[in-house]
Amino acid sequence: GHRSAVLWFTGLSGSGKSTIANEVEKRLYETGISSYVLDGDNIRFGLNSNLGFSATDRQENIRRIGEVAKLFVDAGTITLTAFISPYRVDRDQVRALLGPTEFIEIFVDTPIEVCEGRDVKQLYAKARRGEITGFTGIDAPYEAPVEPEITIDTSKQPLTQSVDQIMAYLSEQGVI
Ligand code: GGZ
Repeated sequence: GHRSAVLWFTGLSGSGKSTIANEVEKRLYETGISSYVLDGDNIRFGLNSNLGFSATDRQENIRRIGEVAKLFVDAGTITLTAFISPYRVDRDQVRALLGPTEFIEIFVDTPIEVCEGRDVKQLYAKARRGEITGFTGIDAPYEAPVEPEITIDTSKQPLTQSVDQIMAYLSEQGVI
């Protein structure tokens, strides 16, 4: 058996949140546990399609994702969320909504130089040229977690090791 929880990934664009979340989902599935990943593809294009990247829109984005995650957890599903979630107060609000053992904050602490070097979508380049304004880490803030349950630096370890690290934590905490 397992207990439901939210694995709340936070970190810069290009830090590896979605990649790790999807790989953890895969690993859980192989263990016989179904889980669900909430990310930009299924949230920002659907439920939150009316929200942009202003501070207030990001705040509302995270608030709604927290509420949706709570519904999934109430339904018994291990839920993984992969959003920048740049504001500490917004993440702490979700933590309070879910309760201390159900909210697992995973700080994907990849240095901005590495994120920017990857620049899969060329968004950092656009932000540097001023073609996008309010880009997290360039001209919009990212507030790092103070006491995350898990910290991962994808520039220091391969993907499988990050997944192992998270699976070990879930096992230690009796989630799986
Ligand atoms: C940051 C932006 C922005 C701005 C578009 N700032 O690499 P990506 O493309 O796929 O990840 C980023 C994603 C961030 O959406 P989130 O819902 O995770 O953000 S938040 O939690 O802050 O609400 C990036 C893209 O959207 N993107 N404009 N200005 N990222």
